[in-house]
Amino acid sequence: MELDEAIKSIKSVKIQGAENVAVFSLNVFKSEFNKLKDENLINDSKIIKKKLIQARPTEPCLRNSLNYLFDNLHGGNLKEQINEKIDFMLDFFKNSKKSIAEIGANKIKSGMVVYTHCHSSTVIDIIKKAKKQGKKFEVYNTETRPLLQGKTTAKELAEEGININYFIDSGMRMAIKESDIVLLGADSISCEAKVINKIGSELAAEVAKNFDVPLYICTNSWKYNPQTTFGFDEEIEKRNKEEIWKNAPKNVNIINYAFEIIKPELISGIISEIGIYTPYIFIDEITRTYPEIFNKKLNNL
Ligand code: RUB
Repeated sequence: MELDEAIKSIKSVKIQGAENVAVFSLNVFKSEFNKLKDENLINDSKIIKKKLIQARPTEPCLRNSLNYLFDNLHGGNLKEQINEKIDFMLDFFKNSKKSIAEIGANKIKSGMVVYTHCHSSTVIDIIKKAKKQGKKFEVYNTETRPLLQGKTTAKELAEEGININYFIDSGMRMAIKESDIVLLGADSISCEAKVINKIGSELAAEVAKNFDVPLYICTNSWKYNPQTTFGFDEEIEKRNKEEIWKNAPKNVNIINYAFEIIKPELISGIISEIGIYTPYIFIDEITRTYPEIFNKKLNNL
């Protein structure tokens, strides 16, 4: 796919979910990068990187993976080094997804109702794994206005033979009240262990707390935003008002926040490739496990 078309697919949320956006961008970067001539290779490839990051600038998984390609390069063959790093990242995403699915599926028991919101490929894989293990459970999910990513979740799980109860967003309280576990994805995790995910996620977390339903964030660790350690806040994506209401009356101000912040106090644990940890311990663990990348100020672009 050409770069401009790829950027359009990310901006329009045709390619959605933090990890899918990162993996898609790595593949697009790889194909564009390998077309470049050797002279000006670094400059030209940084332009491609910048364009991809700007297609969804609030996604640290995308930023971290593309920035990593240019980190610690040595004097040898640049094409080879960067291609190796791309393949390392693509393998990481594949392997971490598998590990998270295995760890997370252990939290799902037969007879449970599992609640999720929006569409997280990580949550989907956990639920599919639990089904493959022969467990019998139901999933409740909410449609996730305005782009209805909840439909994708419902479709993908229904295709696996899982029973879905599909709620409108304002039915979230009723759905969670009847659930045994809440599984949500993540777009970004700050050094203060705050998690950013689709709008509605903090609401879900507050409702879950109210009904004593445990809530787990399911994510690979590359959603961590190392910039937050240096005082930069992750921006909350604010999207086009037309997504909510086309040709709205002149004095109607439409506020289309795509994400919201979940406080660590509302999170029972973060399920990642390194295991299940409470949010604060998760930060300690990943900054110890991946010190090279997560203790360093990386250029945002
Ligand atoms: C998707 C969303 C997902 C996270 C995690 O929002 O909030 O929960 O991105 O997804 P959008 P994954 O549809 O606006 O991209 O687990 O696949 O990385």
